[in-house]
Amino acid sequence: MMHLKNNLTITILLMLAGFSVSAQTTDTSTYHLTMKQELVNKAGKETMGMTVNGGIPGPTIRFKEGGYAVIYVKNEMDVETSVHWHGLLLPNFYDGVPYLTTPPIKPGETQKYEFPLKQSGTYWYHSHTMLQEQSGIYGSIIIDPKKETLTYDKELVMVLSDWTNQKPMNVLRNLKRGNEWYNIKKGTATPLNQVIARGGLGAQFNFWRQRMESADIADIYYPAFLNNGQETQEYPQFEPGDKVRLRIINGSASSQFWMTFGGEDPMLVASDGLNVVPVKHNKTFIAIAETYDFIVTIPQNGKIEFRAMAQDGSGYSTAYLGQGEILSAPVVERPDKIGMMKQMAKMDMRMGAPAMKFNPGKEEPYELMNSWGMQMDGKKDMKGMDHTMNEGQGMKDRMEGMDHSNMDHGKSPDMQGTGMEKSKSENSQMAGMNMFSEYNYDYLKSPEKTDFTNDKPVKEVLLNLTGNMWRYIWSMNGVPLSEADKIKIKEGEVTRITLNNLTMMHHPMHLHGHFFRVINENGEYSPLKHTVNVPPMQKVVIEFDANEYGDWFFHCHVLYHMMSGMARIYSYDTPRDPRLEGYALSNLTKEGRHFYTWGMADVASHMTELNLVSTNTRNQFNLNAEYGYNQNMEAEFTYERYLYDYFRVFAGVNVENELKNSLDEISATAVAGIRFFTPYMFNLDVRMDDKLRPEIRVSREIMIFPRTVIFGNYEYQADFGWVNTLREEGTNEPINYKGETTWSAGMEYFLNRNFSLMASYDNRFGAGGGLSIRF
Ligand SMILES: [Cu+2]
Repeated sequence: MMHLKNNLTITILLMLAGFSVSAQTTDTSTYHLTMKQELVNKAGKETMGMTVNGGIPGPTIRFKEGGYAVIYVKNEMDVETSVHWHGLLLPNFYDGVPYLTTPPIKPGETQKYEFPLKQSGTYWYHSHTMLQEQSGIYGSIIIDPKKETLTYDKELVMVLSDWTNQKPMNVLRNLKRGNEWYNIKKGTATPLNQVIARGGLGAQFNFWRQRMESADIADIYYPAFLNNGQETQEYPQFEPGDKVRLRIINGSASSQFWMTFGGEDPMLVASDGLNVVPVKHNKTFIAIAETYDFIVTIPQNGKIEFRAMAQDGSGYSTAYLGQGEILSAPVVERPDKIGMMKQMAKMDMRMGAPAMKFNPGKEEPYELMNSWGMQMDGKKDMKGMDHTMNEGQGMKDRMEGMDHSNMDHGKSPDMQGTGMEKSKSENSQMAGMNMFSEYNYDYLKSPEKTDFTNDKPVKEVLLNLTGNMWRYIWSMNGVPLSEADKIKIKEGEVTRITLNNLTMMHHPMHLHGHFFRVINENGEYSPLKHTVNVPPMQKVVIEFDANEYGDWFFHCHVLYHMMSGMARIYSYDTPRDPRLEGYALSNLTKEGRHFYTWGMADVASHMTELNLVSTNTRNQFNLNAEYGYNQNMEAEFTYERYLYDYFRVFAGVNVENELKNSLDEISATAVAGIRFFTPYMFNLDVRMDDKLRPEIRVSREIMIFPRTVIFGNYEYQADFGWVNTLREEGTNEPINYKGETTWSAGMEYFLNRNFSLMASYDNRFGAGGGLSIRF
């Protein structure tokens, strides 16, 4: 009996291990990946991470072009997971986006992925569930070509990533609440004293007028940047003269890097898995999710430093290749945010396009493009768009489309061939281009022509990349994923997408299941990629052959942007895979309904205050209670609805003491009104209560020194005696008008992410100081 049971167990184990599964071909490679939650130490502190086969990053999985991949993914965590095979062309069902193409892997379950390998090169895999990639679920994929055309002796895979000791969900919550702490910690905040010292006050006012604080580059503070899981790596196994192929993958959640190499300039040989015309290229930008292959020759006299510096200059990782004295990599300068602000303020552009439209059902991409971003001569702009707006155009327009590719990257395509005269707006355009020219992809050239046959119909899609830094909502065309429709595409068509970035941040955009051409100066030899970075206020045109079926995800690979709505689904409109029954798509698109909650408490010598906020894309609940030790108090609960980014309507109840310095008479009134975030960044609140007393409130805060914020609040309530008979205080004479002013002002000094020192004066509570606690 015992014997039989053991045999059975062994058989099952063998089956699970993939041994007895009917071998597809001799070229089948089988891998087992196991996800676990484990304590790891990546940045000087033990924190809970998510590992693949015990490591961060997970193992390299290696295949052969033309072979067959079988991968078993086992979830030993207490949350569901998924794996996306980034850059691989595979059947839709195995793409690994939970609820869209593939069922999620529930705790304790094992999922089998299998697909033929149609390509070769450097790719990677990562979890596509929530923020799990930030916690460690990523690793590399290498597919060896049938015939290698590159010459090298050895190779090394390097997975770059970022690490936080915070729970990723708390990072996102912190971003949603607009906590300045990350910028303070990174030294990328731009307090007013520094702006003034640099002569940037005019630029600052220009930014404020457009409801922008500064030119934000990256949002999150990371205590460590990693190369294969460590801040510093040594690879002494390489010997002088070795030609080493470096396969570099940016597996970060939200960090883009400048890569530099010591010694001779390296040879860039591949991008996003595909070979490019080899070019010597040292300082290279790697966006999130991109991969680059370089061949370096180990020098006779030392070891090469490879350095990946975070774009905002807040840190870097280093690897040394070879032995001996260090050949240091060039150090990229930290970006000068105030300098950028000054330069940007000179350009003719409109910032602050809404991230959530008043009517999300009606997308108006062309209106958005024309009224926001780099401003051009409106009429000519429209004319320029005409020929690209129509779908399914023939050869003539294809040729015109190609024209676009002869320009410098970063120039807007519609500027080309419209015969725009030199004008102020053009000059400012030029300035804008130069500023971001170092992010263009002109050094990437495909070894083969990549353009499509002329008889293919072309579908034009314009996607403006939109975002709101204050509420941390990211979207396309002002519509976050939760409010968006699928974008329908047709097999046999070329889909040409203009990505127009209307935000101050870079967005690395990734399309699942396809390679697209990134139109650059190489025209018909424009490179093919799966991920393209779109710099701030710039346009990038990509196009792909729609040759698949099913639904495919398209999103910003900044994980926190994706989670905040910057994603879309491209749909061939084919029937949903029946294996997805019971896994509703709404589980993926519900990001906009998730409520983020935070609070703040002030404990001071003159008063205590409590503030609670719970918010999702459109709805917000606020609770505010202030109590002064001189027996004055006010408490208010409101529900508000965002009509668009800057405008909301609200209703609620307000409770306060009626008599000064006495809690004997406390009255509750119902209130309703509007709240508006104004140009120059004032919070405006205009309301009416149930006694028909109108009231206006204005508040503002400014960071004046590093870590130091000043704030002010002014309220005026008018009472015309429409409901209650008014009497003069003291004399009790009837009067017909009474006004009441409330104001406060103060200062806050950030100690760390959760604590600040504060001091304030309030005309009800008096002066005092204490501690602010964020939770
Ligand atoms: Cu983004």
